[in-house]
Amino acid sequence: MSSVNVRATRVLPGPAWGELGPVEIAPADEPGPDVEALVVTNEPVDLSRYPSLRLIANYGVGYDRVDVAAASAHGVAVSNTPGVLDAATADLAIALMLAVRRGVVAGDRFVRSGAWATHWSEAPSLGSDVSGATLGIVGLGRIGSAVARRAAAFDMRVVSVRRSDGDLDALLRECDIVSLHVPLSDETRGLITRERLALLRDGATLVNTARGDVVDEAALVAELVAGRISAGLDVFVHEPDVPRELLGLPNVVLTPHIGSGTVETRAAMTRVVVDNVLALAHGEALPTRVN
Ligand code: 8YV
Repeated sequence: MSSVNVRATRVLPGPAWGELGPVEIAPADEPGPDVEALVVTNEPVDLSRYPSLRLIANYGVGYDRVDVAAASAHGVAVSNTPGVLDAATADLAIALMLAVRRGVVAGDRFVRSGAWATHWSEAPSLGSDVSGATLGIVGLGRIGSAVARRAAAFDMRVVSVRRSDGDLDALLRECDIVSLHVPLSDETRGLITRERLALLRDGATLVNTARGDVVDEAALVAELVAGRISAGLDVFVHEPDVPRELLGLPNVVLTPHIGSGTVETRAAMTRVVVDNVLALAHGEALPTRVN
């Protein structure tokens, strides 16, 4: 049980949550004069509504909508959930690569429609080998590295650029599949511009399990509508809204921001959130403070 006044924007899954005792649930924009620890899922926090706040504990590794500079200026700690979701997110990136390149979703639709039995000659077109393909990883942090390890087991050739160095343009020209693993920041917003998308080879696949805003989404949609490239997308600029043009396209696989979406991983993320709140309550150093 924590002795700090905790509020959350939602109930988090997994057994650790109960360790906080009763937690008030309210939207982030509702004033909380007595709230000391606020658990958010990457929602912006107006600090003027939380005069007693000491901690913003973010449920997620990415905290791009939390104004960390403002929090720091007010003496408010910010924590996130790094590490525990690397495997799940890397697994989804690989799943999207395989789904797109091997036509898994189109094949599923074909079978369910009953067309396999009656129109077998109209089966979805042949896929492309993942084995032997060149994979470009943009952002070689914890998640990008986990993708690289998995890709090696699929006999892919892996090239990568870190967030702020390396030749991104050369990577985009060279790869059959490009997977994005940078956090969203001022440095990475719109990193994959229209011009950079144009560098992708014909038939290349872009996989995004990072943040929609890392890519010029309108330009990506145009490339996908033209059918020049394919994509596996878990993240979008205006979630839960998805560009309507994508919905009918055969060269796109779409998932609803489920990179960390497993029972085990979400419970582990909750554990990290709770550990940060309990550390605050006990006057200890926060395990995953970002500021
Ligand atoms: C979400 C994420 O936080 O960790 C991140 O950065 O984007 C996800 O884990 C999660 O989907 C909860 O909504």
